[in-house]
Amino acid sequence: MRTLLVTGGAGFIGSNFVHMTRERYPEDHVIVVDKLTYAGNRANLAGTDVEFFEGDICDAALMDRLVGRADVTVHFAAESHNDNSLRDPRPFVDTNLVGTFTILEAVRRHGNRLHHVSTDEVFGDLSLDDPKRFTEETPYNPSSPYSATKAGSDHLVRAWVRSFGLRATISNCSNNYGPYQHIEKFIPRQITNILAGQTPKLYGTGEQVRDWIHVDDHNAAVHLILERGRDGETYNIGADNDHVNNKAVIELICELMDAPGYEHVADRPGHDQRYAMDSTKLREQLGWAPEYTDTQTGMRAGLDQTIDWYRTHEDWWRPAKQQVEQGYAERGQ
Ligand code: NAD
Ligand code: TDX
Repeated sequence: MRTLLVTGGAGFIGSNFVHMTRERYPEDHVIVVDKLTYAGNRANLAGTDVEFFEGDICDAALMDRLVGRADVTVHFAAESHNDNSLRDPRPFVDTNLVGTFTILEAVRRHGNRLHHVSTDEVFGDLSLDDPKRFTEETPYNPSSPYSATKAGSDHLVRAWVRSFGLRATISNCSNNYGPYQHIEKFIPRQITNILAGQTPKLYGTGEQVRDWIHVDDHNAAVHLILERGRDGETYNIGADNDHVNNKAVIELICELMDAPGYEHVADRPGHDQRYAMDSTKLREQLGWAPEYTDTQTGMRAGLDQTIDWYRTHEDWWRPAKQQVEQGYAERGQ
């Protein structure tokens, strides 16, 4: 039996991680700490047996107390949306950098273990005609305030490993989709646009490529790293969807939902072109493989399940919809 402290456990990936943990490891004790920002929702954990603390990961006394009770801290909490980081970067610096620093200091004091959840965006982007994939050795080259603060947080973790002997692993994952994802993000925004009778919105030409992965495949990888990962190591996570551009994704959503079409809107400033992850290390060393890998896009089954979830959870997304769309409309998006 382990005690897991999950930061950001009321957000998209964190709450899916908690649900998976409860199902697959019922004997574990799960503590969740979450600030419940606009992106966190206590309802994401409804019905799960967890000890929940509403609090900020920048609160050193709180983190010291909670980290001290855990065998391992699984650190998901972050400001996570690129578009928001272009409007107001400050919370990204606070949570992603100062928050991670605060956790590192608590883990250092208690001498227990940390898994830090990070992103493919730390590597920057590839050009559309560049067939390369990011490996764990690819140099960092982040583009946005979001990815720069995530890159900084990874560097902090590595420095604490090297300088203080901290027992930590890092994972860098590609774009996730699935239930409980905030409707500001690409896929749930389009699904809920269609459900709300609005037109889906594609930034620019839609040629950009994201290496989409279902959230359960990401979280299964995190669990494997907790079980078999080696301290001090980094693992890339990706499901080999790096041939699918945004236009193809929006067209597939329209097809699956019988929607007539979509419109092009203003592009994101500094828009990253292509992300592609090489997850060979995770596959060969830890034996991971994604489950959502069917058909030519590798996304049909996962999208079907995700669309169905938003269809049956209108009470979850409807209250935020108007405000989110108003924010986008003000930016011509
Ligand atoms: P999210 O925005 O849905 O959830 C973030 C959660 O963190 C929310 O519940 C929020 O309330 C909480 N939080 C924010 N600031 C906090 C603070 N100061 N103290 C405590 N809690 C705080 O994000 P997500 O998409 O679930 O991402 C989770 C993690 O995974 C992040 O670290 C992100 O960088 C990483 N990641 C995300 C993706 C993706 O596609 N969404 C891909 C790779 C990695
Ligand atoms: O309405 C939209 N239309 C559109 O074309 C939105 C919201 C987005 N897009 C495009 C921009 C991106 O090319 O879709 C792509 C995906 O956009 P987001 O969902 O905002 O994701 P992205 O910026 O790629 O970052 C995501 O993946 C990596 C997560 O938000 C990050 O937290 C994660 O680290």
